[in-house]
Amino acid sequence: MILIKLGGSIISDKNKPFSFNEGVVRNVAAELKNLYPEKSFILVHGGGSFGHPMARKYGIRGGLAAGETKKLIGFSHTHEAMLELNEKIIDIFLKAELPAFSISSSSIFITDKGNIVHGELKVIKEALKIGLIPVLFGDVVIDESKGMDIISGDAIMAYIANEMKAEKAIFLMDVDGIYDREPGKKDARLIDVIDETTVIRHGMEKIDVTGGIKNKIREAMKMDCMVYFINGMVKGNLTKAIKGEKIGTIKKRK
Ligand code: IP8
Repeated sequence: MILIKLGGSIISDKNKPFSFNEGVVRNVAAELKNLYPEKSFILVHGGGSFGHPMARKYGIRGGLAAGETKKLIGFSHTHEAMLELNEKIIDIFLKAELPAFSISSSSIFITDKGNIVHGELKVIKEALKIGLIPVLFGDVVIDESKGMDIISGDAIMAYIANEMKAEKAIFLMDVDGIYDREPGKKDARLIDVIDETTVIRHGMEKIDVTGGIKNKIREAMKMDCMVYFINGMVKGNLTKAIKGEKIGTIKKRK
């Protein structure tokens, strides 16, 4: 099984609320169409300009204090925004005759202080067995200590990669891989292979409530499998990573 994360920055314009990059998702579906069902896939997508602005608006990461009933409404609104994005993605896959199947992360995961402490993976495993392509997403989550929180698609990737022994994990991003400082900055250098010793000088990202690139790298380091960070806006890159060609940045299998 190959795990693929559709980064929020490729499926939507993070600066335009509720914007959807249909063309990028169509290209991903077209590439997977050539490889399915010989290969099996689990997809995870990020929040983009659907989840992050809503999570920020309602202060979901701050947890739930006693009597904050309004925040419960915000919790559900944020989930609904993610469902809206998820439906757009699923529709494109179904049109390409790929059996993408939506699984809400908030229905199967529980966190404690932001870490996943429970993941109900049986449905995903059985869905894979019958040939479905499960599609999960960064979502709101019930947290045992905080009451509520946000679970990032990257944390879901790491959890599933290890629990289900993924063959490889691929992160589709809007840049060519991991850079040693903000891509586009003078002297920014694309890193071929990252490991625990790699030093990355990235500033904080304003849009993401889940910590952006640093969180992505932290989660990737937990994974036992080979991890690829590639530019998902360039047609053909995903196929290259699936076939094991040299592309983007990699993290080797532990
Ligand atoms: O974009 C965040 O998921 P991510 C999901 O994978 C929400 O970090 C609801 C903000």
